[in-house]
Amino acid sequence: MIAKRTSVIVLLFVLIAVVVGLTFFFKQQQKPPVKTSTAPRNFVLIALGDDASAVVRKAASVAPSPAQMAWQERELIAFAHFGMNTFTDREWGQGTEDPKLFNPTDFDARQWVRAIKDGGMKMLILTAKHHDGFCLWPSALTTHSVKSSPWRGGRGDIVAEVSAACREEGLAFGIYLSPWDRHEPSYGDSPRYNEHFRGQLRELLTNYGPVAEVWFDGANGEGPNGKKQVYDWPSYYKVIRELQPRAVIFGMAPDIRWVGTESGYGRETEWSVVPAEVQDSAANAVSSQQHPLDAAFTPKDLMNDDLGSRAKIAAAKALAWYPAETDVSIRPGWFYHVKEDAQVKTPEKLVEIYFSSVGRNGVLLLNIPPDKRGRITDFDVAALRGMRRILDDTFKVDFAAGAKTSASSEADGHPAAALVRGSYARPSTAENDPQAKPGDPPAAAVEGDARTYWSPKEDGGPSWIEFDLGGDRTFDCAMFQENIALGQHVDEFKLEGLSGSEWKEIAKGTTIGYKRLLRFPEVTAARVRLTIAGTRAIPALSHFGLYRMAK
Ligand code: FUL
Repeated sequence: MIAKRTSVIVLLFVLIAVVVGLTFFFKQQQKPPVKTSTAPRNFVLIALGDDASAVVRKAASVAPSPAQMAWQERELIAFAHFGMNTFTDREWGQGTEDPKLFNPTDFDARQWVRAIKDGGMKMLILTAKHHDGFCLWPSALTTHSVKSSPWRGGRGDIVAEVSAACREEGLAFGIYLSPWDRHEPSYGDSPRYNEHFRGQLRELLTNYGPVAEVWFDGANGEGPNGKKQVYDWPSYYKVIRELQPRAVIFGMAPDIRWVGTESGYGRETEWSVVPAEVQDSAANAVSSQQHPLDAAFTPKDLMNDDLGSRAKIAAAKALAWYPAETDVSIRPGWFYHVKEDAQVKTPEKLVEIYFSSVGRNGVLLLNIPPDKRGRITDFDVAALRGMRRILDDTFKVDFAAGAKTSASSEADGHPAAALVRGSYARPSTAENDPQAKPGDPPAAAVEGDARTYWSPKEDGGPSWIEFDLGGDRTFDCAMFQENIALGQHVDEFKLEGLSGSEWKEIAKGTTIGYKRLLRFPEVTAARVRLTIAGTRAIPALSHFGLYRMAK
């Protein structure tokens, strides 16, 4: 009897344990696989007592914000310079142009967007207003706009049509709004013009759906009244943060920096973490905000060859994630000029530029200026298609996909095999959400552990990974990626191939960052080895690929 009761009690306990266990298990399963956090990790203050190695550790801890990550993963984005200059055949207008000159004969925003999409680009940034002050939307704040032009009887809106076409085709949309305005009479009367400019920003950021990037150049010329305009940048950022919290701000702003040239070529050593200028008094006050640098942003020399080396960061008061955007035009000019039809860059040149921008830890912003009809010409369309075909054909076959891997060591859960899953376009984690409405909160930050990557164990010293390609393979191109959700770490790497019994150097370099692309003379090897010879913290690589350049 007692034995029977005992076994019933035991059975009951087992049952309870199973139920509790199962509930716990299912709860765990339901947990979102991605840990989220909203604290900014793209900025760190350097303390007075931090020595050189502490500064390097801090630099390695800085990571992109969700908006910066979404921007980086787009890789290739488009610019469309279109406006009064298209009709006057100039690069910079004077502000005195007659709005009647603006009259595209066959404007077709969908044609732009399709050409850009065919080129593999993920966003289109439109010059809503260039330095001449002519607005491509019917701003309520000036008559110097499409509404005074003959186009569509003054009832047209280029910004509306381009943003709608982008949404329909799944492209992100961005705006260029020149603060320098050679037409606006209040320009030079600083408080009045700042209010005017904020008002224009409000129109553009409220009426045209999600805006993923706001592009500010620093041009600051004469006012028509001879007075000098003092731009109130922090107040502009405030409007953007409030109305489009997912947008990044380029240029005269702390989110995305100009790479420093308009040639299309980034630096061989390109750090996304660079010193940030903060005023001492401001530093502590700003450190807890979502956008720590908005109040204290100070532009500095971005053309220097070295922005983020150990020597550069050693003297910094703060460090920020401030990645490079590489802007270049498909033609010599930014605006369309018929005489440049024969000077459209060739597909091969565009591919070289892609390798030297995206392949050097940057985002390529390629300008494709529509013509007087309001269409992208066949010359440009063909060049874009040609570029895309070469890139697609090159990266279609990855000779390292499925390779047998071995490594100096593997951290728990981060095996070398994670590097060769075969796909070069990783699924985006913080992709622009075309459904997002203006005012939606920023996408949640993605913790680095949610991605697959290889990391060695924390044992110091050089680390390496070896790839057994399963037989001789011939290749002339390599791609490496760091999991930048954990920061940018690698500062020296070497790629070698085993030919016979001898390891031979194929290529070497410094930074990797989001993406590093290398081209080298053809190599045939059955095994290759990547050595991380220098790093600021434990490396975390998310992709390794070997390819053969398509012709
Ligand atoms: C510069 C402008 O002055 C050029 O006209 C062009 O728009 C280029 C992209 O930015 O600052």
